[in-house]
Amino acid sequence: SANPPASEIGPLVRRVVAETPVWDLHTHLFPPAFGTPIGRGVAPDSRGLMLWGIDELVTYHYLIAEVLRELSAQELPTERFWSLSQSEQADLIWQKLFVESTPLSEARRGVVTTLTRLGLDPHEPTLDGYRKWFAAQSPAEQIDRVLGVAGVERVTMTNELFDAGERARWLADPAALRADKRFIPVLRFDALVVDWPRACAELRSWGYRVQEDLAGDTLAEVGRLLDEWIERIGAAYCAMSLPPAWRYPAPTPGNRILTEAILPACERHGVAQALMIGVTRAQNPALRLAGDSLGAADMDSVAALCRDFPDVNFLVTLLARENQHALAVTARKFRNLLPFGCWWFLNNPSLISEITRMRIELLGTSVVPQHSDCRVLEQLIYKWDHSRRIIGDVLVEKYADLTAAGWRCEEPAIRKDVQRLLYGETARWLRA
Ligand code: RAT
Ligand code: ZN
Repeated sequence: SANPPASEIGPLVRRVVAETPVWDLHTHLFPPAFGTPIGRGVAPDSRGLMLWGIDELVTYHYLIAEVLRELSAQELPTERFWSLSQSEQADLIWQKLFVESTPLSEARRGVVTTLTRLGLDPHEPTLDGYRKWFAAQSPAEQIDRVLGVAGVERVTMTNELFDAGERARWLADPAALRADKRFIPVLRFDALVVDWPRACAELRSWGYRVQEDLAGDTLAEVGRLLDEWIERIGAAYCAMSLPPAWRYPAPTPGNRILTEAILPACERHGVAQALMIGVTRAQNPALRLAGDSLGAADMDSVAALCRDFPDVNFLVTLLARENQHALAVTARKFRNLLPFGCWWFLNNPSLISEITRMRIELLGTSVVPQHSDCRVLEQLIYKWDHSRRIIGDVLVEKYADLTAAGWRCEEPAIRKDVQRLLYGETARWLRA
């Protein structure tokens, strides 16, 4: 029969996980049409959104937080760090985190995996050789290469409604930004819910008739804005991140915008709403993007929203480890709730392993176990290399347990399960 003996399940499952293409449900990546600061054969665009190359990899905000720990505030005041140019920051990070110490942390190991899998030796004493190598690549070829090495077929973007530079690009030429079908648009608009006064001022400057007290046409006007932007960008879903203190129901302007403008728009367009809950923005503002932290979210609020809006699909990722069990259990109660990814500070091997195991035990394959959150193109290589290994290990364990229980685990079924986890479940929940 096609039934592999138990001793062969491990290599088979690992091979299938390595071969199965990924649809990455949440990243901050862009194709070259959004502009790119570097590369052969392109006009460098300093405000371009497509980030790639060694300087971006090494100045990832996860590594900025780590390098500041290596120097005292007397040796390197935080403001002095920010006054360095990006290449000076990169040189310092390389020296402190890779030359003078072993790159043991997950974010540092990620740079090592990435360089190695691109065929580069990660032991260079300076960044010069890497810089030459990257400068010789064209952005388009580099995307093909990286997606190939990473085994990623589709990359979901984060398209920020309130980013002036990005907005101008969408208003100028939406077709060009939608041309590369590997990059899937997502409409992101945190401020509508978490900072309504700021959002309201922006909307007024764009010509919408909105008022801070939500009077008059405000909710209908927010609906009109969302109708226009969901269709302009071709959003596969809408997204927002929320702080740990977010509660529903609660009588806040943000919640009225959410329930009376945003969720009805999601229903009209048949798109899901992603809730990324648990981020405490600017816990240490001096660290800028690296200064955000986390706290536990309120799962009863997520459950109440799923109950009150059964016709909206919610894609939910929570930043705190202590929320993960309740999220998986709540998903058993609401078929319109999809848990996804091991977000940001959870994207570490020990936590991915624990969370993935728990989700499969409670939900089978009706979850999206991981997303990359990449900001820099080449990070796809390490994020998916590291996560695939762990997802593979968890599945090997689960198939072995099932074999011991008397079930025949055959290759076609294993392929189908893995396809669903890495690609199919995302496809099912996204409008694309
Ligand atoms: O993971 C990250 O890089 C964070 O800075 C954020 O992008 C977070 O994932 C978000 O989407 O808000
Ligand atoms: Zn993100």
